[in-house]
Amino acid sequence: DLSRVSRALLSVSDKTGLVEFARALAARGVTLVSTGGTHRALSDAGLPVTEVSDLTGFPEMMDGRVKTLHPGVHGGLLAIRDNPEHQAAMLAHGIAAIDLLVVNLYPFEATLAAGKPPAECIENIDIGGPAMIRAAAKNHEDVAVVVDVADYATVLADLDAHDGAIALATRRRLAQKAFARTASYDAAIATWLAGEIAAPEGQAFRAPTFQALGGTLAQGLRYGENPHMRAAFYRTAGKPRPGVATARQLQGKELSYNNLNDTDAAYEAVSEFDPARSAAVVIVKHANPCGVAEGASLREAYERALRCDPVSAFGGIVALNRILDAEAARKIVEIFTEVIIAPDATEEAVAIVASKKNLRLLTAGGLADPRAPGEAWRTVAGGFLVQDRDNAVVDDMPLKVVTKRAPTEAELADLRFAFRVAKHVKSNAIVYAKDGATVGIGAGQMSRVDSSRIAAWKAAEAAKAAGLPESLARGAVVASDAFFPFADGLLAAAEAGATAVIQPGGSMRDDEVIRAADEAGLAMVLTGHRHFRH
Ligand code: 93A
Repeated sequence: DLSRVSRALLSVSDKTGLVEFARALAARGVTLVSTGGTHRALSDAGLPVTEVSDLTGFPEMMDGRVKTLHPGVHGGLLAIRDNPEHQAAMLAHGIAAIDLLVVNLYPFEATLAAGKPPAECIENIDIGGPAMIRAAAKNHEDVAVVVDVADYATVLADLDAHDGAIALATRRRLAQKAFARTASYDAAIATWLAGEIAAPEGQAFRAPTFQALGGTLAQGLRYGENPHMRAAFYRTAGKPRPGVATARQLQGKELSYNNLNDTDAAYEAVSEFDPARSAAVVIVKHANPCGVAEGASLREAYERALRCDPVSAFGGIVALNRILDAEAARKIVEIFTEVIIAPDATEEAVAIVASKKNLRLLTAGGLADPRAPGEAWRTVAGGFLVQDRDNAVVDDMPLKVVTKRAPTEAELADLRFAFRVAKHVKSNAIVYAKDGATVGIGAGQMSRVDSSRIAAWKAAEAAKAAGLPESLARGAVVASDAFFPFADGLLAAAEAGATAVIQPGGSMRDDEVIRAADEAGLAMVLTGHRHFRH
């Protein structure tokens, strides 16, 4: 895969390090070709260099708008070296092979950032440069492309290491970088233009950055989290995982921004439950589960989920892991619900939901794979934070028993259940569970002990609502999304009646927390995985 680099085309706006790099290339026997300004810089430095017009037979014209856009250049970049037809075409048309392309683009972003007028920004949209970069990157089997001054040294080192050739691995890496560069260059132009064009009255909110990133408008929304904020739902490129992006709305009012956000949270959570093992239901309010349960049927799972926090469930989002059936539908429509989402729905269930005109019914076509990789983004002032989707699943974690007492089989099943739910509760998350149902959820508090107290209080409230004498936390297990920094949160759980605990571990005071668990007679397991969700 190694052939010597014999001809390089250099065409750069940023001339930093150019002369030194070109001199090093010339010293290695590379023939240099370049465009107007680059040619001038090289010949002024006394380097032997030919003009690109020698390859094209055309002068640079139209203020430089047309200098390299010619088969003499693009043929030399795109020809497959071991293809006889391509070779014959080169010979017939006098096209010379270009083995190394060095281009950096007209400074569009810098021109824009400097606040220059539109005409000057437009003049700084490079056409020939990206065309050459893409051609060379496509043909990286035969051609190396450099778009970043920082890679000059790498290329020279590679040439020296490979007897005047550049390794295929390097060419591939450079090609990837080249396409990333032309993509971000065009994204900057598209974002700028979108901002220049005022959104016509009454049209969907266009988020230029998302459009530029390849997002397509899935749905215009009436408004965002609040009525004074415009909003839209964008789909990213590629095959979406089942959920809000694949969902069909069978009936009900138009979905709002908050509906979509909550429905996503609910469906991602319910997708954690294997439908072959059990029916499962997640009820979400304000992006947090307020009731999660498994059951023999969806109806049973729904009733058990509802029992956890019937007050919060009012106006909630209900996600199911199996095909919505009539029995479950009949139960769900008894209270006010905003959205139901399931992989699918039976005809009978659809007819039952139809009795509630406003209730939105979505079918996603399948469940999301909780282990699937993916990206999670959020905006921060002036940028994005990007991370992997949290695809860690408790079933895959080796659980470590750290207390004198090991959990019973039943406790262990509930511990796994509770940790699976805690992953989908905003931090600090504390989840009480019993017999495959949550009985108290503490979410989103700034201190873990507060979440512990809230979860215990919720379990007591749920008991009252159900007319039971004893808190639902009694005899339950408890999950914490992150370690207990102090024993207090754990003691709050023990006091509420929990018998077993699951948490990541890893606190400086683990020993203290374990001792407290032993003293309270709790069984505790550590997952080694944290499920922060902010
Ligand atoms: O105006 S262009 O889009 N037309 C072209 O054919 C073309 N070919 C190279 N700009 C073109 N370039 C760009 O010129 C390169 O990407 C580079 O940024 C710049 C180098 O010009 P010079 O060598 O004259 O300084």
